[in-house]
Amino acid sequence: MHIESLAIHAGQKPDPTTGAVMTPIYQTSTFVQAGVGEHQGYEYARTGNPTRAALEACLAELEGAAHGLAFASGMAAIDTILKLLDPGDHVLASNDVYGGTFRLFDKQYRKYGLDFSYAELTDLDAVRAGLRPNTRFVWIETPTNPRLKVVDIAAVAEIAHTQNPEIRVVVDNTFATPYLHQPLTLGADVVVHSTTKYLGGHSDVVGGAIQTSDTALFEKLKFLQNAAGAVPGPMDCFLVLRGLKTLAVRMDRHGENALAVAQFLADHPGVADVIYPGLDTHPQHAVAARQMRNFGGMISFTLKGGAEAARKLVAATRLFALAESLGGVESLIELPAGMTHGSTKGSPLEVGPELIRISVGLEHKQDLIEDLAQALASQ
Ligand code: P1T
Repeated sequence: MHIESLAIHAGQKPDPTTGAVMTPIYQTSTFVQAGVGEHQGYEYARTGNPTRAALEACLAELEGAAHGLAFASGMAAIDTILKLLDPGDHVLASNDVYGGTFRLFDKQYRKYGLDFSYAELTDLDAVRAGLRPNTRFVWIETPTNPRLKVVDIAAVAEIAHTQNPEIRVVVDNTFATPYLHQPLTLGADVVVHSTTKYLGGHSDVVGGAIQTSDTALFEKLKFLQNAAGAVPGPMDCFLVLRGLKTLAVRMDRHGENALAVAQFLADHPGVADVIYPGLDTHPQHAVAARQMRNFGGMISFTLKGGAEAARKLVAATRLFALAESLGGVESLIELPAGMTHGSTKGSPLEVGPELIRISVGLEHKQDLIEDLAQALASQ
C-alpha cells in the first residue's frame, strides 16, 4: 500500500469487541489475568497498551521498519537511544541539531563518559574525517534544526558502514516525516521522531517514537522503554494516530505553502538571506530534490536589519504565532537563539540572534504572505 493509505490503516484494525472503526483509547493501567502469565497480550500499561501498540505498528509501517516504539516525548525517545551506549563510546553528530538534543548530549551524557563531536555532515570528507575507531552512532538531522541543512542519508550511511559495519546511523526524521523520505530505505539503521510535530500535526500532544528493522537493537530499546517507563498515555497515542491519518495531505500543503512563502521572502528588499531547501540558492538543493518528496514546511531567514529587526518582526506578525515547536496546522515564528536553541550558546552549534525560523502552516498562502509583508513593513 502507499503511504497515504498506510497512514490511515496500518496497525489499526476495527476493535474486535465492538467493531469501533477508530482505535479505542484503552485508558487502563493494568489488564486482568486468568492465571499467572495467562493474558491476552497485555499485563501492565507501562509494558504495553493496545492504543500504543496501534501507534507503534502504524509508525513502523510508515517508516518501512520491522519494529516501532512510542515514547512520552521526542527527547524521551532520543534519551532511550543514547542509553544503548557505554562509557567511552563516540557519537558523530551533525553540527546543527535541535537545542534540546545538544543539551542532552552535552549537559547529561558527556558526564557519563560518552564522547560527542559535531561535524558538517553535508560535507562527505568531513564525515570520513569525523569517524573514530570508537564511533558507535552517526547522528543525522535532515533538514537540520534550525539551519535546514540537507544531509545525503545514503552517502553518509555508506561511508559509516564501510568504515565499520557496527556503526549505527540514526536519523531524526522529525522535519521530513516518512512522507518526504524514509531514512531506513536509504541505508540508515534507526529513525527517531518528535511526534509532537508533523506526525501529530495539530499542536495538541507531546510525543516521540523510534523505528528500526534491527531486531537485536529493538529488543534492547524495548527493554529500556519498559525499564525506564517514558511511555505516552493512551490519549496521547490516539491523538497522534488521528493526526497521522492526514499526514500526506498536510505535508503536501505545508510544502506548497512554504515554497510560496520562501519565494516571497527571497524577493523582499528587507530580507538578507532565506534558507529553504526548495530554493535553488540552497547549498544542498540538488540533494533535497533527489532525496525528498517536497522541501518541507520549515524556513529560516535573516533580515538586513539583523538581530534587532528580527526581534521586532517576530512580535509584529499576527497570523504567525510567536511560539516554540513546529509542524502544526497553524503557522509559528520564533528566534532559535533565544528560544529553542538557547542551550547552544557558547558552543560550536551556537545560533546567531539574527536567525528567524518559521513553521509554515496550512492557512491560505496569500494570508501568510500578507502577514509577513505587514510585519516587514512595520520595521
Ligand atoms: O519536544 P519533543 O517532543 O521532546 O521533541 C524534541 C525534538 C527532537 N528532534 C527535533 C528535530 C526537534 O525539533 C525536537 C523539538 N523541537 C522543538 C520543540 C522546536 O521548536 O524546534
